[in-house]
Amino acid sequence: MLEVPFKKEVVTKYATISFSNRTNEDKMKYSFLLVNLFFLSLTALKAQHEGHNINTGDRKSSQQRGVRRIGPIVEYHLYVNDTTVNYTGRKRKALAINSQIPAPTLRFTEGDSAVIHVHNKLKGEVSIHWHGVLLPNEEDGVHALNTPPIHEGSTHTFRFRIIQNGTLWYHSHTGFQEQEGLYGPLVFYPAVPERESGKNEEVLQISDWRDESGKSVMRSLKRRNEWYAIQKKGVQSWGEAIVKGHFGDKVQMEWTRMPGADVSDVYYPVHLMQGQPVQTFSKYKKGDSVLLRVVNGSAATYYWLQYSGGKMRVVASDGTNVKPVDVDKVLIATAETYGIMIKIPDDGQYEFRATAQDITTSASAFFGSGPQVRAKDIPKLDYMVLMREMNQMTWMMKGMGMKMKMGLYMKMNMDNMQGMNMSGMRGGMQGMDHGNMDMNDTNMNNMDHKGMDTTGAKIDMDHMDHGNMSGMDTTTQSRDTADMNGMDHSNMPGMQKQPAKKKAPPSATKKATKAPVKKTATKKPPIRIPTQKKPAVNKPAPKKKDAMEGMDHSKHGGMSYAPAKRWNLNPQVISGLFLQHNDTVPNKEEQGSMQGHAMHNMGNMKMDTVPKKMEPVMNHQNMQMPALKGNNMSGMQHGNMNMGGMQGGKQKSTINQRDTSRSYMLQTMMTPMPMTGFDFPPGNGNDVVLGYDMLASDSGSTTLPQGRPWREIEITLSGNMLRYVWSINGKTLSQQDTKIMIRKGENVRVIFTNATMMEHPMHLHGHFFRVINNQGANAPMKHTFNINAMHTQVIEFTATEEKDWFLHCHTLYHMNSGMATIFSYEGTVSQVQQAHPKEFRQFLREHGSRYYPWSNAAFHSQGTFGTVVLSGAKLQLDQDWRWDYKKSYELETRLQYFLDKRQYFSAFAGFEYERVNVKNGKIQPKMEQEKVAVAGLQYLLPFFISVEGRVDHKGKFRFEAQREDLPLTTRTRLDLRWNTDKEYGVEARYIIAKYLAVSANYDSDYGWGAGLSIVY
Ligand SMILES: [Cu+2]
Repeated sequence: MLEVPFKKEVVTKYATISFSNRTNEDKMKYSFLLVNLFFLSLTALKAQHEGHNINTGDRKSSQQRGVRRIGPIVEYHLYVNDTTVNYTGRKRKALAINSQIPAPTLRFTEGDSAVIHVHNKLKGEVSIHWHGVLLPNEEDGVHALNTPPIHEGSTHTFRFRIIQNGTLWYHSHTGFQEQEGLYGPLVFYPAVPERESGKNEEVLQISDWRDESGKSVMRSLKRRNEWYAIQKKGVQSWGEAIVKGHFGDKVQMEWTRMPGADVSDVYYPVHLMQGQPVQTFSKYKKGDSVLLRVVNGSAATYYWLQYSGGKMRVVASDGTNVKPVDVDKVLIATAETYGIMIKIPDDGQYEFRATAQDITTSASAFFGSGPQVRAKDIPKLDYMVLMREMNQMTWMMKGMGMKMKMGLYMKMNMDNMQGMNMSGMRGGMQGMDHGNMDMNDTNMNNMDHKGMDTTGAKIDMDHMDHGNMSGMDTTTQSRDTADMNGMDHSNMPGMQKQPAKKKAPPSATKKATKAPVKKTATKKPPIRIPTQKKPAVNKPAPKKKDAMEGMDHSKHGGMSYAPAKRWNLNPQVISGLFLQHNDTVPNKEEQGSMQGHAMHNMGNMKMDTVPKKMEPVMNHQNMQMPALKGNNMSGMQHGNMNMGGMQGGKQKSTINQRDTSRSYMLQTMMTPMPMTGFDFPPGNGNDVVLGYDMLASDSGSTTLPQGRPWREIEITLSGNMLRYVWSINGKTLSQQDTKIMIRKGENVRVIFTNATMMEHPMHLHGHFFRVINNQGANAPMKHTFNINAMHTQVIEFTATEEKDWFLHCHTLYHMNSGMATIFSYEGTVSQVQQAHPKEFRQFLREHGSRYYPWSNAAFHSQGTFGTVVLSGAKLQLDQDWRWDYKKSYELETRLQYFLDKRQYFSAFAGFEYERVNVKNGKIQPKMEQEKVAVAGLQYLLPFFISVEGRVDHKGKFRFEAQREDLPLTTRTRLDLRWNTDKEYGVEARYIIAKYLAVSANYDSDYGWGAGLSIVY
């Protein structure tokens, strides 16, 4: 596809104009616009950007480097039009810009003035948002929030100065247009080129495609049509669970009212890389380095990126440079961008592949010429394993007494830690990361890990990382505050005594034998775990001693560096407050000695005695136990679990400590283990997978300016997967009655807690923010971050703008069902919203308040049975019917209102009309007729058993229980129903297509029958 948007550059002194392949229409526009040039040059540079920057640090803009470039006016014309595509063998309508999908790449140089004319040639409105671009509020492009809607047939001109460089993108922010083709890349070159602009670089925008309109996809999600799951073989049926030995997992899953574990909601049969499923860049030769500007412009897909020609060097993230890091796999979340350097190692075509996170389909670009060298296939997802991991996470959270509300974390003191029972943690323990767990002065009695069943040594304890677990003092008896009695790791075989290859020096032995400082228990009362019958403090000490002895601490002195692997912390940038380390790599002998203890890579394990209050530091950074494979407890991460302020419940860890390391602690403290599919691709082997902890700003500190007031905002991502309602703090955008207020000049910290079982790519418009990770001051700057299921993530930025900015999940269907909110600067008002109140209200409504219709209709031999539903965020209208094709029928209309945030509990009211002369399938002599008004309450129990009590206007009470859509096998569903009127029914369906099933039922009134079901 040619990349020939109508573009011209007008240098301030000389009107240099460059363009090609323009149409007659374009020429006309061009002449017209030349006349307007004078006005353009006046208006293009309207006062802006004084406050803008990609905050403190990270990639410095050229201005920050002391270069102030006043570039030319660079002008583009974008024509939004309909087009026809054929990605699946069938012609489909799509949306395009200048007839291209993706839209043309718009290139600018920092300092340029962008003038972009968007011509709407569609029926209906359109909007274009400049994703990750720092610009004045009105130029952001969000439909009626920032920018006036671009009506059918009209043109809107965006004008802003380019004050940053990097790879970004643009897309529609209206309805589902993005899914249907309205997205394109942006490349901003630095004013002082870091490399020859445009040479040896390729823009690769990845996107997903389905021959289905976005609205229709949304409707399918609302009605929990399982067709997508069937298509990608992701159904977790009871039959499969039993056959594969995961019955218990299925029970747990349904007990927690989780319909299934999955990494994505929608199945996309086609993925495109810069518009094509496969393409080749054969101009590259052996030895060439190529910069890939990768943009995830999908509607709802994360991708695993791989390259067959060696490591990928990640050099930029979201358009800001990061310290280069070499990896084998990158998970790119929706709306993120990465700069990735690849090298062509030899003759041949080397594959750069993007595999959808659900490991169904992929898109590829080949680099070089010669025989194809393919990237390694990622094994299919094992949904049973995913289900098990998700259960483990759920139970672990519950076991830890955890509330998915950050406010409770803040108030947490050691009392709250008493119930830290990890008995739910069965299975793999890969990447168990206790990075920066600062336990100074912390009483950790009764921290019971014995449920962490590792017997049989089948557990993979790779990367059990206690990095920076400072203050976990086992060396000095004088430290009377360190009470670690009862911290029982005795059932963790990997940590039990094993023959030491090298005799530990006496000092180390001393350390080890004195490890369980039992006497301190008398000085400080042990913390009791209310739920635990037998306090672990009473356990015999020798066992613990053994356990500690098994951990050879003899090398702790200088053992400070081990290469970070996978999700482990970057050892060079340990953010532990109390940590000193040097960058020496342990020698072979030392490593050998550690391996003897099944714990190599114990980098940064530092036990030197340091002055009082900076107590010796026991650092289990990169503690890996790869000797034990089998189960997989992937990555329980307690990075930076700083317990310094949590002693004995006296001193509270408070949110008022404006301390970034504390944010990191808050963030990681409750971080559950990463999961296969979510955090690791299956069959990962020894590949290095990029994690956010590996991203560091390339130019020093990104910490926010000092002396500014701080504002802290807690945001909980919430949702109901069954009803497909996604929200923020329990409310869809349409239900929120306030914007989230911030004030210009503040430092803002936002603590996101994901209380859902899905990942969300969260995007804040118009700002770059620090994504708090273990890089301390060098946290990377991003515009979009992924937050894992049940995780917490902290971001920080300086409020430098004005008016309203959108914050939302970039999964198109999550956003449109309501997972969005607005950050609003106090004291500033959007003139656009004032001028377009109707459109603005509509914008709010469209994010959560739309109603989606769906229907189930069975046409059986003895009658027809079905329901039509209108599903909204809180309200649902149901119309049920049963009719025997003769005289008997029943109709029930009900309006249901969901009362609680989780949407398990609802109240309803309606009417029922009955005219029945059948019983057990036989015609009765008497026709019974009844008209009643009914009202009642409904609750969703575990196993998705919906129970309701209702009263009719005559005072008659009825209790009913039912279970729908019970997955017996991949394609078989079962419905069960019973009530106190002694009516009951059962229906089985076999799904043959998205909208069609064969079905049979028995109804206590209507009897047996079989036929077809239409599921729309
Ligand atoms: Cu989301």
